[in-house]
Amino acid sequence: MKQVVTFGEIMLRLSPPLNYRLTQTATFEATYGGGEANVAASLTQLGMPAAHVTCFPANELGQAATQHFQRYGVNMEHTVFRGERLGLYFLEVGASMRPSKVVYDRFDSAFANLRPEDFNWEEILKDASWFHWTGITPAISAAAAQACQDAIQTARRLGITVSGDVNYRRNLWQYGQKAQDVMPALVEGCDVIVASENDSEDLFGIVPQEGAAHSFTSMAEQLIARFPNVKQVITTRRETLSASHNQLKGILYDGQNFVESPSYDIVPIVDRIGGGDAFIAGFIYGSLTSNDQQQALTFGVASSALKHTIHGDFNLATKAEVEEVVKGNTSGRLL
Ligand code: KDG
Repeated sequence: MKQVVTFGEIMLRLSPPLNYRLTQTATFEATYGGGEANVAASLTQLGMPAAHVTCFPANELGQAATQHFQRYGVNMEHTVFRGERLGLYFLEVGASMRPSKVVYDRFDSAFANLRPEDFNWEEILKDASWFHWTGITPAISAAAAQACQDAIQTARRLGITVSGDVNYRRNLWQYGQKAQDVMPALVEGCDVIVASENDSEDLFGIVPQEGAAHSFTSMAEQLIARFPNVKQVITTRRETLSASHNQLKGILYDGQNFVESPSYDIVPIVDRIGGGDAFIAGFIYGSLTSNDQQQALTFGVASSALKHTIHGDFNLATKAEVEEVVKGNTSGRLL
């Protein structure tokens, strides 16, 4: 089976145990995360081969991170080892009215200093069925943005489906280039994009037409008109019914049809980091195995709902578990 290839930074994630504050804790739980790598790790749990491409420091920290992903079955053979620093992120888990908090310590990381010429995309993508990136990668450095563009262009040339989660993180765009200048050329090369109305307004100045019956469809229509390679725009909607009861559904527009998934209950949310990555991983899995966009969307949302019940950045849920959620067999159990 061909593999899905993802590209992006991986960081060491350090969290105080329970609901301890960052200012208070004496210990940290260590794991790893990165938007695109989370997609790869989630796909391998579903039984889909996936490779992640990144740049790690040439030291024991880079080796440990590589081995962590290998343990989850992610193909890390294209990792470039170069540079000094592994990016870190600190996660304080909130409670009740106190929201969770993320502090990044990734400036000048090995990934930020990567050299685009170190990645031979023709070789890396030769056995690929799909290439996925997120808007985090071009935010890290001009070199990372260039490598991402090289990968997208090569994937297009090879006829490989490309998805991009635009995932606009204002606080990450600090190296001098503006997201609004860099992102359009990357989205241009995508077949599928994950975008919300807010992302689309902030990045492309696209706002739903006044009086439009449906804001998402109106936004997606304009995105597809502006970026003609894009065939599907998808996103999730989370509704908070109470502090411990959320509902999640997915929506899609393909230029003609608006598609909606069922809503799934999440009671309670254990860890929402990586929920969006689980969604696109499930959608990729569904698209590659079914050719039915309603089914792919529903599989993506069910995967994401399950991720919210699992600690860490990866969706460590199997295909059978996701299928149970799809069948609607779990909301009683979750409640
Ligand atoms: O989507 C989850 C990511 O936000 C998390 O894994 C960390 O890559 C990360 C980032 O840049 O925040």
